[in-house]
Amino acid sequence: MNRSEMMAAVKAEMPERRWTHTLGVMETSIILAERFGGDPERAERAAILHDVAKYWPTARMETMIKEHGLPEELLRYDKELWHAPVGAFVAERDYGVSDAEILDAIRYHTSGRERMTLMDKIVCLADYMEPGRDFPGVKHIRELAEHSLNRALLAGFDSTIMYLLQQGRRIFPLTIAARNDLILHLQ
Ligand code: DGI
Ligand code: FE
Ligand code: FE
Ligand code: FE
Repeated sequence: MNRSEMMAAVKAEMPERRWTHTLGVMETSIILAERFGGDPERAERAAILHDVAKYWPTARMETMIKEHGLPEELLRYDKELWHAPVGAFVAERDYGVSDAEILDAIRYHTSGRERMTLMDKIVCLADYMEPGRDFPGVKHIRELAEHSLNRALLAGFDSTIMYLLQQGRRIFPLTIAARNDLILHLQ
């Protein structure tokens, strides 16, 4: 599927405001890829698709996780996490994406993971700091992102983890692993 067909199909899967967010993640992924030596075209491709499953009914995502061998551990954590691995599956099956790095960037854009690739980091950080985002700390994340992909992403995970702690919610282990690993590799 070419870029504009993909954009039209993804747009049809979501409300207007989420499509605006997606456009912001696309634009920010390109900027971050250019800044940090990534591949802007492939990062943008991942950004187009990253939230493709965001508005799927929970039951549909749950069925897909069970039927297609996606990690069932996810079902014991926040539903907000599910659209990422489901999105990667849909990107491959329905959008014909075969680039493993693009699929991983979609798969891990919410949770993060240990040893994130450059593309994982770009898409995850773009998701945190695209121009439409407004949450406490987003300005600091954008400032850090002027110079350090790792420090900015770490600040993003910190803010998510603090938010989940405040809410008394469970934290998916990959998010903890992603944060620990970023700290270990801060130069
Ligand atoms: O899909 P978006 O809204 O653009 O952003 P996202 O895919 O990063 O989803 C973020 C939401 O996921 C945010 O509201 C926090 C929630 N969430 C719930 N449990 C976890 C989690 N996020 C992470 N990173 N780790 C969790 O364990
Ligand atoms: Fe998302
Ligand atoms: Fe995110
Ligand atoms: Fe998003």
